[in-house]
Amino acid sequence: MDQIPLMRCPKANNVGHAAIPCVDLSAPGAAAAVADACRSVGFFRAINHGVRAAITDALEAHAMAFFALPAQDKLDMSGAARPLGYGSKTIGSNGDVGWLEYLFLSVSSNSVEISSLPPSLRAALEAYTAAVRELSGRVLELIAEGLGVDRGLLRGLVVGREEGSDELLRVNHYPPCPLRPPGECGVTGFGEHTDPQIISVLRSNCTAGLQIKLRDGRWVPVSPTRKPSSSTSETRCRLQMHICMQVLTNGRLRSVKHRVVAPEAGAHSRLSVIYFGGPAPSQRIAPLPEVMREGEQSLYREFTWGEYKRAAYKTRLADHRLSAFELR
Ligand code: GA4
Repeated sequence: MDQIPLMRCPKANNVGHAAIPCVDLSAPGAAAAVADACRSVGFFRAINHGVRAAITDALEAHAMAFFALPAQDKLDMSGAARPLGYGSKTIGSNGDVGWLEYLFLSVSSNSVEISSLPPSLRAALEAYTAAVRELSGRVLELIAEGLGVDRGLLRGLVVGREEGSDELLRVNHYPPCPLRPPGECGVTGFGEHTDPQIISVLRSNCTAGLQIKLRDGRWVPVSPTRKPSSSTSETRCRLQMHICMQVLTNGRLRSVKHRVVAPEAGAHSRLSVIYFGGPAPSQRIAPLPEVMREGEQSLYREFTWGEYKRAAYKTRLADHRLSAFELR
């Protein structure tokens, strides 16, 4: 516990709900709304996203059953996270720690890589990945449309490539933390960071804990949404998207900083599942000519996704990972 930094909670200006856009993905104005949300916050809740509740419920139930197993069984089934596998309290390999345990998997090739997971969990992960991959593709099309570029341009970087894209799935379990820090502090579940991929789709079990940093510097909690009384074809919880296309859009869409505070003693465990959609390792990353104005200078030097990822894995969570690639 001594190694897990106590996290300072945001002050009283609890504007979370108002500040975080909610986009109806089935509405006629969805492309403009998604692009607006990406420009202003870099994060939005999505409704009418088409991921069925049965799929998310099954994954949640099987993941909870997995995390309830003895630690040694979890390690035997998935191997210790290096970085993929089962991890507990350590994040990455550069000293970051948090009050959580997790499964971190590569899901690029249509099947979940870790073959010794319980078959029911594996099937639930595969079904969820297929649904969220499809959703990510649709959202990337909407963003492209909202940016006024070819509809398939962004989708093609992540979904349905011949040379495999780099898709990851992370299932994070935050049990209630027995430590009660003084004042308005919580315990760090997952420390402040930005996601490096192109798109992240997050689903949580309707528990609090996630916070995002607005452009004006305020940290705001992403309040959990209530479950509707009747179960519909949608997930009961809304899905949330992080959009990380800073370089492709030459700074127009910026990755949002976010972090998770662990649940307090007596509260429910938080379970979140994050799909990270990244391009193929050889994909060249540079501002898309289609988004640049005439005479606009690139803010970044060109790199490949593989190069960036190798550099990212040498950093700490809170580091500004793009600085090595910035031109000014
Ligand atoms: C942050 C975003 C994603 O959770 C992640 C993380 C990754 C990991 O957990 O292995 C990293 C972190 C993340 C960036 C810096 C390195 C690598 C932990 C860490 C300290 C899965 C990702 O892609 O980058």
